[in-house]
Amino acid sequence: MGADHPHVCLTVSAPPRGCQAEYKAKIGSHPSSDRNATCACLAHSTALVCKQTEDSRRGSRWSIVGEKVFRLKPTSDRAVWFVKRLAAIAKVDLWRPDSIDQVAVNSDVDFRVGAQDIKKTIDLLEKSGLEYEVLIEDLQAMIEQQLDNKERSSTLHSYVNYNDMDTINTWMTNTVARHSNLMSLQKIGTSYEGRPIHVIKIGKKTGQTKPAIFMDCGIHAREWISPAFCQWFVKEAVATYGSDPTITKVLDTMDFFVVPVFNVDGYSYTWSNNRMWRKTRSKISGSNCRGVDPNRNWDAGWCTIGASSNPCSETYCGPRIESEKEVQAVANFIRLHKENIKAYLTMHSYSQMCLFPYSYTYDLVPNHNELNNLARGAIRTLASLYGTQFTYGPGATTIYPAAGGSDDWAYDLGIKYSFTFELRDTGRHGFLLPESQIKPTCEETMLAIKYVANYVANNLY
Ligand code: BHK
Ligand code: ZN
Repeated sequence: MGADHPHVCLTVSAPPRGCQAEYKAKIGSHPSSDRNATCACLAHSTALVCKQTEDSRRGSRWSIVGEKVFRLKPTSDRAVWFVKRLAAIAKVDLWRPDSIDQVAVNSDVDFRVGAQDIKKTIDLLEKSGLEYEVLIEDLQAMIEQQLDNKERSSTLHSYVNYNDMDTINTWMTNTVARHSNLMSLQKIGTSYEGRPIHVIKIGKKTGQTKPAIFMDCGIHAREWISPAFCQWFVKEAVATYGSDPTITKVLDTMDFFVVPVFNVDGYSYTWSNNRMWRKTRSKISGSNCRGVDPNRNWDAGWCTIGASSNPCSETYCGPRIESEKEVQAVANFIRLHKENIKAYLTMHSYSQMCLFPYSYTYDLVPNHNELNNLARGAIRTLASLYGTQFTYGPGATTIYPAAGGSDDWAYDLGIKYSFTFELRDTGRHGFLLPESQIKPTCEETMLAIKYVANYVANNLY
């Protein structure tokens, strides 16, 4: 990388103070160090992304030194042990599973490695004889591709771009106001950092209490396709009410409660500081690490399996059940409406799975066969559009055992149709799903959600 190379690569260890979306910075170690660069925080917090403001003839490019994402499939206990050791030595950032304790024989492990550790990692992998592949050769290129829909603007809302928290909030207010015959907006709580948490109610206003389906998006901050889907769902429901027979029937007889962004602090943080943040942003007393996994914080076998009591873990279950204000807000809302809520849906990414309870135990739920058939039907109709293949089954055996999840909690509260969807993809882009895939992903997911909603409407209890 020299001054004559158009892709000027630099990493800066920390932003000057906080991390604004874009700011000018002096570049220290770079050959052209006297120049200003425009820096952004699109990447992982350990590597700021900078581009030169000059050199317009060649075109400046966002760039960071090559980070890679690896995948390996440990096929023996020895291999599992090796992966855990590697994680300790190279300080890798696990993408899948979410915690090192969940590394198991015969399930894929995806992890990000910073530039300085790549050589060491490859050496260790080669020596180990483990089979591995480089899933993402150049993470920076992937981060750029993620925002690949051209018509983007920093403040306007778009269904085919990822929208930041402010844009989503403005969109919520405007959409609900524009369709007040079918929608209303309710603030159900406040996050740790003071942001509002909203639920949009969608359905024909009958003056009576209707059975309902609850759906949340964005429990995990970095899973950006999830809030994008909730926005798409709201648009599509309103746009096709009156023409699509399923949507019309469902909205005539039931209400949808939609939380477009559950983890509002975490989501904001993925835009401003660290694209790969997963948890909430709460401070933990006695620890320098922040945040609780909001999908380990519910009263469902809390912290007994597949969760960590270490505040630095990505699957930290929190100091106590419902310690997180965001979880409290949603749990209180669901408890308040539990007589009416007939289905609970929660949207995540990535893996392409349709999961149902339990995840905190290997026990099968009483209506296992019904949920299994329903999941199979949902993923079949999803696949009919673009051929996207989903797997399905109880969480514990289909992904991994994990306690404290929202779907298990909702199920045990009495909501017998409870599903966790893991949307696209299977790891090629992982959490950095390109914007060009928002539309097809939302279209196919819409089919699955409509399938489930139609079934629930026909099987009210
Ligand atoms: C689903 C349901 C209950 C518990 C765990 C899961 C898997 C989910 C998680 O919380 O670890 C996977 C995930 O977010 C990655 O999207
Ligand atoms: Zn998730």
